Amino acid sequence: MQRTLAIVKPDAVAAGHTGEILSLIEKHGFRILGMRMLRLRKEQAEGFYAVHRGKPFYESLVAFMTEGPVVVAALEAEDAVRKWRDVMGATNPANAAEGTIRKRFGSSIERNATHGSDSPENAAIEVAFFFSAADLL
Ligand code: FUP
Repeated sequence: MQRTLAIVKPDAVAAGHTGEILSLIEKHGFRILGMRMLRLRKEQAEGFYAVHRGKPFYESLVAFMTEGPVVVAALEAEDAVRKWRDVMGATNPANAAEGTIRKRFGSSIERNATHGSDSPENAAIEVAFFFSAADLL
């Protein structure tokens, strides 16, 4: 079994897509180990996306991720990292496959509805960013 971190981003929460995205998570067989809604503080968003610091889109990405509430969820499944990225689709909704979350709910490469960890190693770091071990059921 593998874990991954999912985030329903501010655009998708504001548009009322949280329930449908959580429903897709369950339909695809992920177990939700922990979940909460929060509004990221600037320092949290900067820390979460620290790998992108200095890139041209970084400041705008941090502003977007702090503009409203997000829902963070720790998911478990076999091959969870790859599987969740498949359900989300490509980073840029314009390139995402039909039926994927980013194709359906994303509106630009920045406002792309959801986040998913890109490796099991980063998943462990990202899950720990939002949840302590005791939070995960
Ligand atoms: P992903 O792993 O699919 O979330 O994509 P990346 O780690 O490459 O990028 C993280 C986030 O940065 C994306 F979800 C959206 C944002 N981004 C931009 O806004 N512009 C870009 O050119 C690339 C990424």
